[in-house]
Amino acid sequence: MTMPSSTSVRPLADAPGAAFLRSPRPLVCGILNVTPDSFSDGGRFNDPERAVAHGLDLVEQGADLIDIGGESTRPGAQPPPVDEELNRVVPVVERLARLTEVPLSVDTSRPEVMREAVRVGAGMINDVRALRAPGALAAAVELGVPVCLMHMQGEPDTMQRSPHYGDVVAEVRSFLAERMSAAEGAGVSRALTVVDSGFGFGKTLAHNVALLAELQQFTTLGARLMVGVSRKGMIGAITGRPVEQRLAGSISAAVLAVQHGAHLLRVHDVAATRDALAVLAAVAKPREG
Ligand code: 9MG
Repeated sequence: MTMPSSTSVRPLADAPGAAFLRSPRPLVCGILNVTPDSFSDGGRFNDPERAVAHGLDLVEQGADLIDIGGESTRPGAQPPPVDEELNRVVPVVERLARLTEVPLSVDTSRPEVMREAVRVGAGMINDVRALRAPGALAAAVELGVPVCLMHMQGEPDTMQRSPHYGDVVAEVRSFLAERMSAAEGAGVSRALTVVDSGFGFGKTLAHNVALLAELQQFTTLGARLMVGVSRKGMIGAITGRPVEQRLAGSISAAVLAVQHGAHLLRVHDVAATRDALAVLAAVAKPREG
């Protein structure tokens, strides 16, 4: 039997701050939304104490990384004022950084939030706007932490009105290549770059399915590949399930993503995802006899 090669990944060039990205196994990034209105857990963790407790629970479940965000990017959402985003995110990053060694990522597009979050302990930036906001590229260069560049067509408030592509895979890939060049040209080390095709961000179900089926095409960009499909609308559309019943669909898509080359999975259900990846790794391991 041919073993899927994507469950063990090539080491990245040495880069300070990127040690966790060099893991030979796929990494599980737990989602911590500190927003009143995210699509799955909106409002559950916008009290800092509850957010920190949930972050520690994600650590207990086996998270390799925790992504903390104060802007809901669900379809139709408007960005909060910058002060509000800072107030939501910074205290949670600061407290969690004191309580766990697990790397923390800040999910933001704003340079002010990137700087403050890294100052208090974040070790990665996850930007759904791929450093296109004014000042974001300069902040990423200055901070020198790994950065996830994600594809999104439009902005969250309108992105699902009429997403349109000629060839979704080719267009998303060329956008990510362009953002990688922009980041590298500005001074972000390629070894610190992660890319993400942005499932559900300005995409129909057919676009999302095409991206998942052709995910290998993103592995040749020369960066780690992140995938976020957990509990998303595409899982609901495929399974016919409401958001609170999408675990099995999310796990199936996560395993497929790893088989197709994903290195980082951004998920709500860390323990279940770790179990699924353990089964995949056991099968992928060379066996005797
Ligand atoms: C913040 N956020 C919500 N969904 C996401 C996804 O699929 N990828 C990344 N990188 N960030 C996301």
